[in-house]
Order: sequence, then structure tokens, then C-alpha cells
Amino acid sequence: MDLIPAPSHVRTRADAAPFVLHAGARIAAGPGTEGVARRLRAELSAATGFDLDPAPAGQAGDLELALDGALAPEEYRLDADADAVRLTGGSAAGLSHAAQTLRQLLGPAAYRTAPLPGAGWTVPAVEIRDAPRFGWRGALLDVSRHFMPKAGVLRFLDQLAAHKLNVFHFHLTDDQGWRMEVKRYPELTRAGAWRAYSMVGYRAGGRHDDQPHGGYYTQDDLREIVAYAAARHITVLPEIDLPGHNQAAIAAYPELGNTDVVDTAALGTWTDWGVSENILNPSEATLRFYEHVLEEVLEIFPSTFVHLGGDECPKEQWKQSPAAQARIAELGLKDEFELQSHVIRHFDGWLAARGRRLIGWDEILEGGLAPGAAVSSWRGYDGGIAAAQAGHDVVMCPEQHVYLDHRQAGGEEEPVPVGWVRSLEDVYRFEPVPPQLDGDAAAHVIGTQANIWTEFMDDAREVDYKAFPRLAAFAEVAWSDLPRDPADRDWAGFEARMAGHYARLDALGVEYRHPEGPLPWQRKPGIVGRPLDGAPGPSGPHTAP
Ligand code: TNX
Repeated sequence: MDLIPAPSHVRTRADAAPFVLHAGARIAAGPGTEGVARRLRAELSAATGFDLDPAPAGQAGDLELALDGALAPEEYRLDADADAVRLTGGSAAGLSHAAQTLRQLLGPAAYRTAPLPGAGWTVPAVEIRDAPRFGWRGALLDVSRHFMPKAGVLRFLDQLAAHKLNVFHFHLTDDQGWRMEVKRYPELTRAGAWRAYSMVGYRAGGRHDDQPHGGYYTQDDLREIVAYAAARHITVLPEIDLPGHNQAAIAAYPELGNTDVVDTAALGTWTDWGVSENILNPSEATLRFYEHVLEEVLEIFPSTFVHLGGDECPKEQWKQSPAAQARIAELGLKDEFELQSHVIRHFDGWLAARGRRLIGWDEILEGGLAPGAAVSSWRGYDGGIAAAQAGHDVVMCPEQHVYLDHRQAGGEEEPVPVGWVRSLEDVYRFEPVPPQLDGDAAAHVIGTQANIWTEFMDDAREVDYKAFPRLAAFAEVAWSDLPRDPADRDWAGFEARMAGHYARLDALGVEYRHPEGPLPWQRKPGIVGRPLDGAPGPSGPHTAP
């Protein structure tokens, strides 16, 4: 059956005949299952050409959908025999996972959007009992470094849903582009969503293109993305990065920068990769500006968590700025780190007052954190360990393991080789909860995330190549109850199941990296990357370009 991610329990039934989905099959949708039924019908009727009409009231269906409050919300059961396939979820989310498992059981053609002649639709007689290990199974997509048009984002959400991933971390702002329409501050997208050209490859290569780059999502686009994700039981986690990674915003509104140190009016949206020195000034006016931005963010994104970045904030400008120094004195702070902490704490309280929670990159730990804040541990496990031990919730996403911009093989022909070699097997052997954590502290690891930074991915085809197949291995790490010791994981078994899974990815139209390596058009000869040598330690140096 080649199910990915692997379910907790599968029993194939020798005593029962398989189920065959046929034209005229009916869906019986119990109370609370209407949304999942609608989507299942849409997906399967496209693939099969069958109508899959609702079963008349009170009559059994060929596909039976029900909720059972005795199951955990994301838990599900799938029971198939010759009579019917019964899908039961603890909530609509659990049921939606059951529907994804059914799609896998129906075969790769179930991932197509039109029927192939002569296709058959058989589901083996099975009992599946399944529930996720982690409640937060995320993927970050960086749409700042390279803009991903809306259609590509919706397609990415389909890919996440097919792998039972349930958090879409939407990295909407950075030095190189601001991607969210903000009604109150139209310059953020009028100026900040565009840059004059892009660096091609890593800085050392010294190459640029001559092509303006940009794009942004209107608020209606974002509402559509949020609703599309919600229908797939995916939460969209918006990220508005501050106080660093802000050159695009400063290019749009120069008063946001450290105007007593740099001529911010002369800045454009950044055309380099890396970490810009141009950070926000720490004035009250800037805090108000971002409160206004966040008011619009909260209107559009219903997620409990809002990601405010907090990473890689060079302090040079604050050191030189008389205004920033006066602010440090006025607030009675020790240094620039405490000033950054002050900014983050301000928004932590601001979000909490609105019933939301702040999450930020592990640098936000540096000046002390408010109790409700959570941490994305990216520079390694250490930040996450410290945060969990201090009682904060943690999402483990160490760059040494699950940064999918890093190269997936060591060969010369890997396109734009960045970072450490993180093969499919390496990702399969990634363990989100390090052995240093146990008991309550381990329980603070609420989940894990793979992050796709797009400095070196220009479009959806290149994102496909870097994300897949590794996101399939990651999905199994996040969902399945794998042995905690990476050495004990059944890599050979996973690899064997991947053979079936590649056929699904093909049917979905995902341009994954083939096990043999990049296809000729997937190579980028001559584009300089920054490969790092050796195996990454559990908490190695960080690698931002
Ligand atoms: C570090 S992860 C970054 C990103 C880069 C990424 C490249 C993080 C909080 N900062 O800005 O895109 O490395 O791997």
C-alpha cells in the first residue's frame, strides 16, 4: 500500500474482499462531515469521472463518513471491505486525514484531475487506525526572496494536505520583498514588493540578473489562501519579521529606519541575499506602525500564533544611533539586545491582549521571553532545549536537519549547492525531540517544521525540486511514531514505500528530485552556491548566506 506517512496500525484482512469504487457509488456524509465530503467528492470525481452523489437520507453509502467523539481530534479510522469504505475522524481534521489515506489506497491516478481511460479503483480490505505524533507539522515557504504567485501557493497547500502536514508558515516579509497588501500603508507593496534585480547564486559568484522581481498578495488573495488552507485543515501562520529583515519596509517608509545613521530615503528593496544592516528604529512611532500592520494581519489570519521573526537582527545601527541609545537610556535597558527584547515583548503583550500568541525564531530567547511566547528553534536544537526547559512551547526546525534549501546530495551537478548535504535519508532520520529533553520539557516540543528558503529557488519548479521528495520523509517524521533513535529507523522500508509514492507525486505533477539526481534541465551549471563540508553537528554554526 506504500502509505506515507506510515499509519500507526494497519491490518490487511484476508477474510474480506477488496472494495471497488464504481460509477454510481454514493457518499453518505454524517453530521459534521459535510466539508470533508465536499472536498473528497471534488477530488475523487475529478480523478475518476464518477459523480459520487450523496446517498439518499438514511441509506448506507459506498463511502461512509462519520465523526466519533471518542477519537482524538486528528485521529481517524479507515475500514474497507467489499461493501464500503468507512472513514471515521475524531473531528473534521481527522476525517480529512482519512480521506487522504483513501486517496493513497486508490492508487496514483487518484491524484490526477481527469480520469485516464481504463483506470480501475480498488481499495484493499484493510483496517487502519492512525493518529499523528505531533499536533504541529509544518512547512515554511519563503515568498519574500522569490515571490510565489497565488496559484503556486494553493498548489503547495495541496501538496501539504496530501502529506498530512497542517501548518503553513507563510514568510511574507523580508529585506528582499514585502508580500502582503496593507491597506493603511500602501507603499509597503507599491515600493516594497519590488526589487530592481536579483543576485544569481551566492554572493561569491558575483552574478546578478537584469530582471526586476516582485509581486504581492492582495488581502482577498490572502483570505482565499487562508480559506483554501482551512478547507484542508491547514493553519496559515503569517510571519511579519521584525525588527531585523526589514529593508523592504524601510525602502517603502524611510522613517521606519535609523534615519540618524543612514540615509534611508536612498534605500531600495534589497537586491542582495543575506542579512541587511537596515533594521527598524525602536521608536514608539515604529511600534505603532507595526501595530497597525498587525491589526490587518489579525483580521485576515485567524491562527492563534503569529510569527514575528526576531531573527538575525544586526545591532550596528542601534549602536551608532543617538536616538536608539536615548531609547535604551529612557527605558533603563542594558544594551541593544535588551532593546530588541523590549520590541519583541511589546508585541508579545500586544498579541496576548488580542487572544493571540507570539512565536519567533530562537534569538527571541536572548533577552528573556514572556511566558506565552513560543520558539521556532532554527540555529540548532539548543534554543529549543533552553526554551522547552524554561516552559515555552517549541517548534523544532534546526537548519542542520530540515532546511530544505540545503543541498540534497554532494554531487557537482546539484543545483545551487548550499549548506550541508541533507539527503532524503538524513531527513528521514531527523528526530525533533533531542535526548536532552524528557517529561514535561519534551512535551513542550509541540511540533516540527521543514523550512524552504528561496534565495536560490526562482519559481515553483525549483521549490518542487528542493522540497520533494524530502518533504515526504519529513511528513513521516512529524506524523508517524518512528523509533526515537534515528539509527533504529527502517530506512529501507521507507525507501521501498517511496517507490509507490513517486508515482503519486508524478500524478500530482510535482517535479521532485529523482533518486538518480537532477535531470538535465534541473541543473544550474556555473551558479555558485555555498556548500558546507562534513556532517552537521547537533548544533553547528548557522549558515545564513
Ligand atoms: C537563515 S532561518 C535565515 C533565513 C535564510 C536561511 C537560509 C532564519 C530565521 N533566518 O533568512 O533564508 O537562513 O538558509
